[in-house]
Amino acid sequence: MSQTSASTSRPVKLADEELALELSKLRAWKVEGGKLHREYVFADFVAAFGFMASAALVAQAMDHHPEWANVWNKVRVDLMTHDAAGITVLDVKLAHAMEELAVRQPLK
Ligand code: H2B
Repeated sequence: MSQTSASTSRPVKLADEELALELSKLRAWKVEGGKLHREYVFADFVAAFGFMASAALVAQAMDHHPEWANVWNKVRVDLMTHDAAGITVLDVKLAHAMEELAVRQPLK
């Protein structure tokens, strides 16, 4: 998990084999449209928004921000690193952080 480019220290796009390995540890996630994707279904809007509020703080601390959409109890998440034009270790880290935060909210 040290995939950074030497010149900028920004993460680089994961190789296919690396991505496959990381996906095997993120069971509910898949690659969709070149982005790490998951849809969460919570008990209700308050749980969904509570998840988003807590995840937003983690994302800001990482300076790495999700593409996401909320409809009542559902949150669709797409993670990619725009600077690297693909999925990097930052997306994997944010996905794992989201997994930890999601289980603190009532799930449907
Ligand atoms: N978030 C995501 N998902 N990808 C990025 O490349 C990215 C980001 N870049 N958040 C960050 C902000 C960059 O624009 C700032 C300047 O650090």
